[in-house]
Amino acid sequence: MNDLFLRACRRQRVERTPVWMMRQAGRYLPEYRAIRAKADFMTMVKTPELAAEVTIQPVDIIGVDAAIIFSDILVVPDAMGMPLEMVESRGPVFRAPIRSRSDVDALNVADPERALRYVMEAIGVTKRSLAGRVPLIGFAGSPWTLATYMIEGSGSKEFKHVARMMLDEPEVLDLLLDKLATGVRLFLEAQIAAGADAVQIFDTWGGFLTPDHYKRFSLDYIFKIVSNLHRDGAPVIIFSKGANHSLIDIAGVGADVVSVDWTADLAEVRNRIGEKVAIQGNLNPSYLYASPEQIRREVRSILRKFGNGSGHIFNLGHGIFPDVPVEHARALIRAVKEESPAFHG
Ligand code: 1CP
Repeated sequence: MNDLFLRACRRQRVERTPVWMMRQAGRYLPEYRAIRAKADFMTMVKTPELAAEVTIQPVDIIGVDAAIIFSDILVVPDAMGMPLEMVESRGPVFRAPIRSRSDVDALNVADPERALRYVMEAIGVTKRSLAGRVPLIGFAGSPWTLATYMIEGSGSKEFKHVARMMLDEPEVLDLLLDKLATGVRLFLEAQIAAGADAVQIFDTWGGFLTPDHYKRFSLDYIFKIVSNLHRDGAPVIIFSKGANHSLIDIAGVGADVVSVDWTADLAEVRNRIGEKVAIQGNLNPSYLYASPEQIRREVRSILRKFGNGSGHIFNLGHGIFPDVPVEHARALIRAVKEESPAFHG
């Protein structure tokens, strides 16, 4: 029973620093590609046995200290009435994006126990196969990050439609964010009830916003989720990429862990919020293209930055890229396992 990850989330004593990687179940693993060659993405997500299999792959193959359920943040809008298509080489697409108040009104707040039953079933199957080897993380997108995809209709660089709505019709955006906050909270609660040992909120696009708009349109809705969440003891992790300008506010919403990207200095982050929350991060995912020797140096440097004692979960500052050599991912995990006991004397 490896509960290092959960103990670190709670800032309890650990013998070494736990480590997992965002997007760890994915294309950099040949074993993932073998399954993906036979089934499309949504079929994998909606088939509990397949989802469980790829969820556990990084535990078996590279030795991470936590599993994260194989799914996607965009299953929530799908369940609210916007069919999600994963288009090869383009990514997620919604054919009928949200552009007006009537579009928002037409969305249902999904009943996750019904509309997202397949996620809870995948969690059940995964928990049974893991049999306590490592904890399982459930997750959801933040309302803001989900809204960017729902309004743009796909991934975006310019955020043209969402910027227009935010500034010209903020009341419409607020209605959407409010519906999403309720749906996301219910979904996280359902995942915890199904066996998720911790949950992470992915706010990938929080860093698009100015600090003021970040608080107003992203963090306030994350607060709404976290402050009302029946978490049954499960730690809550917030990852707002590019929002290091608001660390103190993020640490104040009531989550247990704040996940930071590589632009933050972990010593500084610990100084500012380490008394309040555990800290997750923060290797630049591009550094995994370098040699295992250099990866180990970077691991040491991050461990030194955080310093002695508990409250650190080693992770990347964002998801692993699909063409990183598996040997390098393994080198990262090995380096954290070998170098970190010195920091927990
Ligand atoms: O073809 C394929 O195999 C699909 C690629 C893929 C995968 C493997 C997508 C499409 N989603 C996923 C799985 C996924 N997505 C997980 C699985 C668990 C794990 O981490 O191992 C998780 C946690 C996510 C979360 C997710 N999806 C985020 C937040 C995290 C992040 O990386 O920022 C976001 C923004 C998405 C949207 C999404 N889904 C898929 C793609 C390619 C994208 C990004 C689209 C874009 O903005 O261009």
